[in-house]
Amino acid sequence: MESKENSISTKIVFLWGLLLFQLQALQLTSTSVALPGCLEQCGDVEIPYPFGIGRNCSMKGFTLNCTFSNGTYKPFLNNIEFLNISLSLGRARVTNTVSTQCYNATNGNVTYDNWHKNLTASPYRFSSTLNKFTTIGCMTLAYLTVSDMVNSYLSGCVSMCRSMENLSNGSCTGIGCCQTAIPQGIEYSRVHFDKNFNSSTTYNFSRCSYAAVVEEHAFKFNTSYITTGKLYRSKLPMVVDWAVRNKNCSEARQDMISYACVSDHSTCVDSANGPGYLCNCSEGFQGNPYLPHGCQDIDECANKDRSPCSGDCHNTQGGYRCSCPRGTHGDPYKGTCYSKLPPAAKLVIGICISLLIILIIMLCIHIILERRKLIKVKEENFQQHGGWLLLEEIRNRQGLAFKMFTEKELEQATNKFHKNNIIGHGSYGTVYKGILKDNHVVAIKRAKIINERQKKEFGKEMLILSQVNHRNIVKLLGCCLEVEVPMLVYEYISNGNLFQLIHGNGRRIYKSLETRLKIALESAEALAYLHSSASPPIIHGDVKSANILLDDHLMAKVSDFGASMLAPRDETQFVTLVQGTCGYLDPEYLQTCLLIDKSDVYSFGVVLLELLTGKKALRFEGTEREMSLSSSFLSAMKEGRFSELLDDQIKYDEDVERINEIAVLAKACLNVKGEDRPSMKEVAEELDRLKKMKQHTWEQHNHAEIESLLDNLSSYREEENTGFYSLEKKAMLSIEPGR
Ligand SMILES: *[C@@H]1O[C@H](CO)[C@@H](O)[C@H](O)[C@H]1NC(C)=O
Ligand SMILES: *[C@@H]1O[C@H](CO)[C@@H](O)[C@H](O)[C@H]1NC(C)=O
Ligand SMILES: *[C@@H]1O[C@H](CO)[C@@H](O)[C@H](O)[C@H]1NC(C)=O
Ligand SMILES: *[C@@H]1O[C@H](CO)[C@@H](O)[C@H](O)[C@H]1NC(C)=O
Ligand SMILES: *[C@@H]1O[C@H](CO)[C@@H](O)[C@H](O)[C@H]1NC(C)=O
Ligand SMILES: *[C@@H]1O[C@H](CO)[C@@H](O)[C@H](O)[C@H]1NC(C)=O
Ligand SMILES: *[C@@H]1O[C@H](CO)[C@@H](O)[C@H](O)[C@H]1NC(C)=O
Ligand SMILES: *[C@@H]1O[C@H](CO)[C@@H](O)[C@H](O)[C@H]1NC(C)=O
Ligand SMILES: *[C@@H]1O[C@H](CO)[C@@H](O)[C@H](O)[C@H]1NC(C)=O
Ligand SMILES: *[C@@H]1O[C@H](CO)[C@@H](O)[C@H](O)[C@H]1NC(C)=O
Ligand SMILES: *[C@@H]1O[C@H](CO)[C@@H](O)[C@H](O)[C@H]1NC(C)=O
Ligand SMILES: *[C@H]1O[C@@H](CO)[C@H](O)[C@@H](O)[C@@H]1NC(C)=O
Repeated sequence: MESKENSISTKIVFLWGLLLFQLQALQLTSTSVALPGCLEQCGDVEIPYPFGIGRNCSMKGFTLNCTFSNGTYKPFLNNIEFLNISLSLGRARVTNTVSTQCYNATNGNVTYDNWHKNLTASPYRFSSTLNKFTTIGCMTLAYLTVSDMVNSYLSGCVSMCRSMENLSNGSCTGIGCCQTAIPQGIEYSRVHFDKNFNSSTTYNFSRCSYAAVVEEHAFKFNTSYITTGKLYRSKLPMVVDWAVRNKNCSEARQDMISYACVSDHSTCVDSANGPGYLCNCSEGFQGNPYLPHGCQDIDECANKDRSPCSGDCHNTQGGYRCSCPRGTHGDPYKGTCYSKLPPAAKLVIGICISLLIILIIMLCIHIILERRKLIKVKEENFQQHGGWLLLEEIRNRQGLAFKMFTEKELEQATNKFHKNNIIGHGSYGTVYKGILKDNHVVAIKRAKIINERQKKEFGKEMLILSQVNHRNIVKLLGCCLEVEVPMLVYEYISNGNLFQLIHGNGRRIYKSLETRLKIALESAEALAYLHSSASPPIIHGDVKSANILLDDHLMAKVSDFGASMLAPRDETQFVTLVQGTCGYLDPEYLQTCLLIDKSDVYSFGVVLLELLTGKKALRFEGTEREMSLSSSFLSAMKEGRFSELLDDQIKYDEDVERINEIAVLAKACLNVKGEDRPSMKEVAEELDRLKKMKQHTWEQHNHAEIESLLDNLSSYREEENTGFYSLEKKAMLSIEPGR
């Protein structure tokens, strides 16, 4: 047990040590630019391999000394100080000593301080691109030579100036300062001053001249260089190109032992200045290609400048992968990652939504406009039908029980004019039963189309009708002018009409002479009222039994004196009046088309006949003469056999005298010539007189008779199944005789 445990712990220690070692190695290769154990820096200057301090730390020819000088350590090659070393570019910035020529006015002698640089057999070359041969002075001609031979001139530069005035700082253009390019590939440089140019003429302000190869961009001409001697033996920066010399890449690769580019992911580049080559890390790697494992992968994702990746960045060996974030696609390298929807689809969706919104807005506007239009139409209708006039009149005459109904009110009252609410059809239109909000039951007459004149005068007519107030006339409660064809609202008469009472659809109901007389009288009074008391006079125009309604107490209520029954006032109105019912029509009216009050008298005469005979005004059987009740009556009267026509229920009434008088009255009413007919008022008076003749006898029978009458009538209605004409029997007990 124990030994086993021991072996495990030692293994762990070993593995841990291995890990640490590897971490260290990794650290070393990843950050170090120099060989292990060598100085990476001398003073401020980084020393990357193949450069190195000491022979064992550097490649042959790249050995530097790190010397303490003037307070800091500086790398030196002999007397050349290295200011900067660039691995990738194969360059180094070094110092160069300035050569000097001075004139001694005291003894007229000229002194020279000339310097040279021998880079032969070293990895360095003067950089022809970054350096310039520069002379400074006011009477100066200096040469750059490639050997110690005086006349091996390579290049020369002249700088002149008469005074200080023409000099300017930073400008090296021949006045006090001259710069010229140097050829490529030089290994040696020496400065020569031309003996014929000396400062003997300018020594008052410029005693010395200077010349050196300097880095163009690092050198700024300063007028103080002319006037002071501070450039004497000074050191100016110069750039040298270095390379692993004397073999180009293809040659070097063949000798793997001396091949300098030892790192993985490194490439060889031929030197641009002289024979030799440089090493570079491959694309996507950085570091020192001259060291084993010196080239390290670049984490492009850590540096946004290196990887224009707008999406998710994944670093790879020597590169990186860029992908759009989940749920998007596009070109992440160009920064065009879209969400799942391509821009075109988004555009389409956007347009669709906009269109939808526009559509909704337009719909709303349309609805609003339509509503306004409807209100306008309603107002127009109202105005056209003289609504304002009517309204004003109603306001003026307080206490007038006439109401202007809105279309909506009537719609609600009739359950939107449901067909179950229809209680009658006619030539004029349809009558609906309606229940107003206050539970008031009304009859609503919805006329068919009316003509222009009627339209215009409707309000006026309504006003007149509203003032018609007679207990035997169906009361007009109000109207609705908002609609194209105005609607009239009448009081609701519950018990059917005289036509139903008399003819009863086959069933015979007993009606005493008194009852008939009462109904006739009441109807006559109503008509007389219309003809004479109303102002202007109103002609009913369609008097018939069906238009005489009966209420719970069998009281007659004349209805349906149309919307056009006002007495015509001018000729144009005559033709337009087409009204009346066959069998009741005044024969004279048919000829003249002139509706007069006597036309109503004729029609009333027919109603009287109906009451007497129990026969319909027009029958579609028998001979031609027998078809019309009036003509068969008239001929029967002529032949003295009138009693044959009488209703069975009153045929044997002992009151023959009264019956005859009624018949005479009817005959007078049916006179062919209108003028000869009695007025409605006269008819009413006559009927009143006849009724009073036997008032007392009637009173005795009254109650019992009416009760049985109503019983019969109601049972008849139930059979007809109209449902509207309910009958309250309790009310009958309080029935009062007509007058
Ligand atoms: C350089 O290395 C050689 C052999 O490896 C050794 O003999 C010599 O002392 C070293 N020189 C220096 C300066 O370290
Ligand atoms: C040392 O520094 C002084 C002033 O900083 C300077 O005058 C002198 O030339 C420097 N010497 C060298 C060898 O650089
Ligand atoms: C470094 O300094 C030593 C002693 O000062 C000298 O012998 C040697 O040549 C120098 N080497 C270089 C490369 O400057
Ligand atoms: C060397 O040159 C590089 C780039 O030109 C610069 O960033 C660096 O500061 C220089 N170093 C010194 C010591 O001049
Ligand atoms: C010029 O020459 C004289 C005599 O030889 C000498 O004393 C003097 O120092 C020289 N001047 C300069 C600036 O070198
Ligand atoms: C200086 O130059 C003049 C001509 O420019 C010449 O005559 C003279 O000899 C020169 N002096 C010296 C010392 O070279
Ligand atoms: C430069 O130095 C090399 C050896 O390092 C020598 O052979 C050559 O002659 C020198 N050139 C001159 C001009 O002094
Ligand atoms: C140099 O200075 C003189 C004297 O001031 C002047 O006449 C001349 O125009 C100047 N030359 C240039 C090129 O500026
Ligand atoms: C150049 O600069 C120096 C020092 O800043 C100044 O004294 C001199 O007047 C300047 N020269 C010109 C021509 O501006
Ligand atoms: C130099 O200056 C002196 C006096 O300051 C003057 O006498 C002499 O002529 C000047 N020489 C030149 C060449 O300008
Ligand atoms: C010229 O040199 C002086 C002294 O070194 C310096 O103070 C001045 O700033 C320089 N002028 C320019 C324009 O470089
Ligand atoms: C120049 O000056 C004269 C006298 O002052 C000397 O005699 C010469 O030797 C001197 N020449 C040189 C080159 O310095």
